[in-house]
Amino acid sequence: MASRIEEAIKTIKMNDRGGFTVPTNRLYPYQWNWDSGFTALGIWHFNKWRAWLEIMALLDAQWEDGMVPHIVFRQNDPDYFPGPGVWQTNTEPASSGHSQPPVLASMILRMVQNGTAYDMRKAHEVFPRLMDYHRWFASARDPQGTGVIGIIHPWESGRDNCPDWDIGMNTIDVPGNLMTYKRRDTSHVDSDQRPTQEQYDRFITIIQFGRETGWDHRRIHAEGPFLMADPGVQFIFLRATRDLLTLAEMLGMDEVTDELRGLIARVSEGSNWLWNDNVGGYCARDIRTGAFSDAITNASMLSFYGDVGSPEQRASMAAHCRRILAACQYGMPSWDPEHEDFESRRYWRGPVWAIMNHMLVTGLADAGEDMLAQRIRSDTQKLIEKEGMAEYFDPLDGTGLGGMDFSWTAAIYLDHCQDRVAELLKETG
Ligand code: 9WN
Repeated sequence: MASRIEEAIKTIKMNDRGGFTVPTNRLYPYQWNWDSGFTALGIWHFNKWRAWLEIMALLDAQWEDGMVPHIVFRQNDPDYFPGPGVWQTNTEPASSGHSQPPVLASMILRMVQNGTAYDMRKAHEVFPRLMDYHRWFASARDPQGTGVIGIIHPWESGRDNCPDWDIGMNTIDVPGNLMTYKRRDTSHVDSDQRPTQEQYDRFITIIQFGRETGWDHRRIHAEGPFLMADPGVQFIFLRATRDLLTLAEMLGMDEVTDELRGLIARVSEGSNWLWNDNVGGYCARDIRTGAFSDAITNASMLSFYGDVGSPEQRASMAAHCRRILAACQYGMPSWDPEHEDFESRRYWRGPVWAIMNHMLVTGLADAGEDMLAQRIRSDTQKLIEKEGMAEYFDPLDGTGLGGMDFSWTAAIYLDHCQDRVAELLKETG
C-alpha cells in the first residue's frame, strides 16, 4: 500500500503543469473540469494550498455567464484533438464550449468538512463562483425549468462513448462540409479502447454547430444536433447542489439558501422523468423524442448519490447493483455486462472507472447499502493495487487500460487511503 501511495503522489506531481494538473501526459495535455475536481481532493491529502490552487485555476476559466468549461487550454498542444483552434470560443484563457459533470461543490464540501479555517476561508472566496456555475446549469441546461438537466454533447456527460448516447448520436446528420480533421487519441491508445470514427464525426459535428452559433447556449439547447438527459449529470448536479446548500449554511450565506432549496426540489422531482419502467431503473433519455436508453450504467447507479427514488425504486436499483456485481469480477462496470452492447475494454461501454466508483460508494453508504458500498470500495482498491494508476479497468479480469499514470485514479486512491497517507506524511516529515 505504501508504495502505491507514493506512486499516486508521484503521478499527480508528474502531471502538475504549474498551478493545474493534466489528467495524464500527452493523451490529455490540458486541464479538464471534473478531473480537476477529483484531483484537487486527492492533492488535498498531501498539500492543501496546492489543492486550492487547482480549483482556483479551473474557476479562472469560468465564463461570464457562469459556465465552467470542460477543458481549459493554456497553450496549444498538438498531442490533443480538438484543440482551441477548433472550439473557437474566444475566451481568456481559451476553453472548450460546454461543461462537464459539476462535481466541484461536492469535492469542496469534503475538503471543508475535514479541513481547517484555511479551507473555510478558501471556500468562502470561491462560493459566489460555485453559485454562478450552478445557476448556469439550472438555466442553460434546463431553460424551461422542468428539473431535467440536459447535455448538449456526449462529452458533457464525461462518459463519451457510452451506448447511452447512441439514440441521440444516431439522429445526427454529419454535414457535407464537416471540417477535415486528424484524431490524436488513437496514436496514444489502442483504437479498440477508444470511441469509433463514426462517433468522432458526430462529436465534431456538434462542435461545428456550437461554434457556428457563437456558442449561444440558448440556441444550442433549442436547435443543436444533440440533447439528452444523463442520469450521471442529473444526479451529480443534484448532489452538488445539496452540498452547496450545506456549504452555504456552514459559511452563513443565508441569502442563497432558499434559492438552493428550490433548485434541489425541482431537480429532485425532474429525476422521475429518467425512470425507465421497462428496465426498472434510471436511464439516459433523449429530451426531444423521449426515447430511453435501455440499460443500467454506473451513472444510473448514482441515484443513491443523488438521493432520489421511492422505496420501491431504490430496492429495484439495489437489486440491479447486486446482479451486475455478481456478473463481473470487479465493479462497477460502465454498462450492464448482461446487455449485448457490453464491451469490457472499450472506454465507457464496459470498463470500470475509479471516480465513478468513488461517488457510488458515497451514495450507497449514505443510503445504508453498506454491503454494496463495501464491495465497490474494495474492488477499486484491489484494481489500483493490482494495476496502478490506469485510466480505467476491465471489469472481467481487472486489466488496467487507456492512459497510464492517471491523475484522478491516483487521487481516488489517496482519498481511499487517507489515514495511511496522513501517517506516511508524518513519518517522512
Ligand atoms: C473528452 C480527461 C477526459 C475525461 C472524460 C473522458 C475523456 C475526453 C476525450 O477524457 O474525454 O472530454 O478526448 O476522450 O471521457 O471523462 O474528463 O480525462
